[in-house]
Amino acid sequence: MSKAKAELYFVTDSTGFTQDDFLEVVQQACDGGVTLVQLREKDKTGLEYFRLAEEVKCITDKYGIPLIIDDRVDIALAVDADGVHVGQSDIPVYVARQLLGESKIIGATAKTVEQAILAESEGADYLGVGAIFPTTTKVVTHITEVSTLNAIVEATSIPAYAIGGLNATNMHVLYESKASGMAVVSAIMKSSDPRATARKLRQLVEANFKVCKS
Ligand code: TZP
Ligand code: MG
Repeated sequence: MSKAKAELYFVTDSTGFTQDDFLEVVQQACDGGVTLVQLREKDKTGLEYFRLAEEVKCITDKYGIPLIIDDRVDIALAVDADGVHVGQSDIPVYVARQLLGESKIIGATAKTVEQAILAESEGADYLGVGAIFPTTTKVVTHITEVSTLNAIVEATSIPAYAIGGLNATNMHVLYESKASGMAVVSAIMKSSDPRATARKLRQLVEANFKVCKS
């Protein structure tokens, strides 16, 4: 397998932000060097989600960074996002694939080897694996050991991104893992300097992850 660059995947959470402040964080994160952005909204109406996705797409397009929409294939299609991320309670990966076609990115949450193999067989392009650490972000999840992450990487041929409670202080637990990158919400959303934090995390990810698939 060829050597690939590790990804720094920024998953957003607009809770508690004004729209302007939220978009400023997204802009700074992109400027700091995140390599993927996922717009993740749990409480917005379809209209609110769509309008926000349009705004975020303007930013990610400016930086040439792929935009993934969490849960909602319709919103992803409506704003011509680069793809969608589906969890175990969302529509199945194979249905998302039917709706989005071959050219879009489909990510899937996997907490077990079985879920990961199924997601890949149904057409997922990448896996989100976690929570590696306890998280304060609104999510129904449980801890996934780094050993499970490694087993998932061994059992599949698509990239796996670790997620859950990760930040500059604890991300070293992934340095010997086989993850293709790291996904963060609060490390950037709650940073007092999102640009600098994104820059630092990107440097650490690129310098320390031993990626062999992308
Ligand atoms: N899936 C597993 S943990 C998580 C998701 C969406 C939230 C991660 O957020 P944070 O703030 O980086 O812990
Ligand atoms: Mg979901």
